[in-house]
Amino acid sequence: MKFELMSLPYTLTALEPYLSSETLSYHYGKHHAGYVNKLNALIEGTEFIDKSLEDIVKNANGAIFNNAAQVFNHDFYWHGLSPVPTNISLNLSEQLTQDFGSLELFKEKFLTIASGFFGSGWVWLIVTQDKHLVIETTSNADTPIRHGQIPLLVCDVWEHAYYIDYRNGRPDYLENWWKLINWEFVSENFVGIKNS
Ligand code: MN3
Repeated sequence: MKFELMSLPYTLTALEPYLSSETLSYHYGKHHAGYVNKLNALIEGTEFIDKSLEDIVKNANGAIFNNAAQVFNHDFYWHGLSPVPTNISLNLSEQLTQDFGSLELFKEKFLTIASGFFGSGWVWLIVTQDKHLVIETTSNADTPIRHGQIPLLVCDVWEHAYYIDYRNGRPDYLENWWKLINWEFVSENFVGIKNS
């Protein structure tokens, strides 16, 4: 199977002023596209050639895992952003309040963890096996689905996600990234989990 770079669900300028078209050109058009191209080259002639992206992420190692997981993580990241305001579902809002005290406290905790995360990686909201919501970080390409966890939301804290717009100001990136979260996507990921 040849993988294709996902289509962005908005234009390159749509996330301005919080994320510039230059950032999207590089982050989506170069970094994300690069992972897709490398993955396609690496799976040539291997057992993974006819596997789904999720199968590869769950079972491959080394460079094939790294590139497949980075494709999955970036697909998830872009789908989790929206240029227009979106609404959180009542279900998700209630669960976040139960697990973090309030939506404001959830935001505070998420951004504090993301600010303090050392190195390149990702900050996630995931659902645990006992159906609680927790914030987790993964380094480099690592991803919750590798560990049987269900992700709802992700923030990319690799420097390439923000360096053009914010230089070393990761906290400013995070505050503005928060304004772009597609709560409909996050809520859809949570549908059915509570009662499953
Ligand atoms: Mn990235």
